[in-house]
Amino acid sequence: MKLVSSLASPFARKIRIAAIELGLFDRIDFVSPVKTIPTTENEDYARNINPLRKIPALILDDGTVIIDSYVIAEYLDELAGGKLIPASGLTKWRARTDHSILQGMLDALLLCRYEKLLRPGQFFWAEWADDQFKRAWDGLARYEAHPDVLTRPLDLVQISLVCVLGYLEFRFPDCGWRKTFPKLDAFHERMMQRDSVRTTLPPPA
Ligand SMILES: N[C@@H](CCC(=O)N[C@@H](CS)C(=O)NCC(=O)O)C(=O)O
Repeated sequence: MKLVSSLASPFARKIRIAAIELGLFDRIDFVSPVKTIPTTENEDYARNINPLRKIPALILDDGTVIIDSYVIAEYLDELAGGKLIPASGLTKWRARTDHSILQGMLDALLLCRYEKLLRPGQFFWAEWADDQFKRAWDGLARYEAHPDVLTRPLDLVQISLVCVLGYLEFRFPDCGWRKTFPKLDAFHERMMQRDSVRTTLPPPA
């Protein structure tokens, strides 16, 4: 199978970490990045892989395309016998909810970055960008206040959280999250002891 991704994408990093932890990394061919940037046309990718023009996308050997990092992670987890996502019951729905929040935090950070990076300066809407950033920040406060999520055995929620923190380090290095959220800082340091987390850090900005 092939993963269309980029080294800078926090969503793709989640899949790379999960694949390593699940022992599936060698079964995946990591395909060189396609340009998926808002306002940049990419007809081939839109027509053949994802009309939303987002990465990552997993392409199975029979051509089946699996879209969205959560769905890809769920597919890989099932392939490996279900190690990172609880199979049923309330723990499953709590994990899915946490994952939706973390996914939304990454979406908000990306929107914030696109606003700063791509929108022509005269149209820049500071309140909107700040509001997106605040959503992610309030999400961090939620996990700082729920240390049970940070200390349980490794799961996809923790992998997603470390990808949010890594993205903050990468794109918002001066935001001060480590000082404001010391439990998350300690969690990040613990997670960095894993090869899967250390070896998938984004390249220097
Ligand atoms: N919900 C998607 C989000 C993926 C996503 O936003 N990827 C970014 C790269 S990090 C992207 O492709 N952005 C291009 C765009 O929005 O046009 C997932 O979890 O896979």
